[in-house]
Amino acid sequence: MKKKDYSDTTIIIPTFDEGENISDLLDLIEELYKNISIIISDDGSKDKTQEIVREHSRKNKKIKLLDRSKKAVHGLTISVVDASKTVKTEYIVVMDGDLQHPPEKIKGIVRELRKGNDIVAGARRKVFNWSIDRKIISKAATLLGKARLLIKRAICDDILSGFFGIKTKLMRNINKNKFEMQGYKVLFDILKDINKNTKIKNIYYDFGMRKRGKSKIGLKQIISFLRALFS
Ligand SMILES: Nc1nc2c(ncn2[C@@H]2O[C@H](COP(=O)(O)OP(=O)(O)OP(=O)(O)O)[C@@H](O)[C@H]2O)c(=O)[nH]1
Ligand SMILES: [Mg+2]
Repeated sequence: MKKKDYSDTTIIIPTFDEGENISDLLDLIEELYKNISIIISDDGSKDKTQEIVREHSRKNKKIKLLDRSKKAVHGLTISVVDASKTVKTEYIVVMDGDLQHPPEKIKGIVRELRKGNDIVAGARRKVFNWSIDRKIISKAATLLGKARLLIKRAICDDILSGFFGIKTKLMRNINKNKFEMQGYKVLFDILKDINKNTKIKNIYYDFGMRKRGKSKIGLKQIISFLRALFS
């Protein structure tokens, strides 16, 4: 089957110590999407993530490493924002580097952006094997987040998702003053700023447990989210 052309899309992948996952993820994306651009925005991984990405970018010029090791501020959100400034394509898709976001769903996100939607949220339909406290934290954060967004009516089915697509122009124009740059929830920060005419669509996927590498989620991220709620 002929692969469709994806030269209108850039995938942004924030990473920290994803050496056990990033090569497989890049292989999968390259295999599925012809001419797609990829930026790995790495916050100074201590493992081989950067070496592996450099190896891939030698073979495919559309894969780029953004080395943020020497930056003053580190964090998932600021890594995505920084990467978005260098994007040259019409659409952006943000996804994690640990294979928890299924690459085969990228096409659905891009399809909806091409149809004219401004933001396409990858909404987690099922979450497998989360511990009870992680489930409670996620539910509570979603409820609080929805309350915060209600004023704006900018609701999608998974306001805390790390997997989403957005028009590059919209990403550039969003006011980032209220972004929690060291936080985790880029989509939530974006939803805080958009207006009610923004077209939002959901596509659904199942979210599994991380198979390899370490989770970076912890108290710091929870505090960041609480700050994001009140800004
Ligand atoms: N650039 C950058 N990437 C980060 C940072 N923290 C985490 N990441 C990456 O952001 C993505 C999401 O982090 P995870 O630790 O997988 O968070 P999670 O999916 O909520 O947690 P798990 O389900 O336990 O994996 C992964 O690709 C991480 O490598 C950071 O400070 N800077
Ligand atoms: Mg993860």
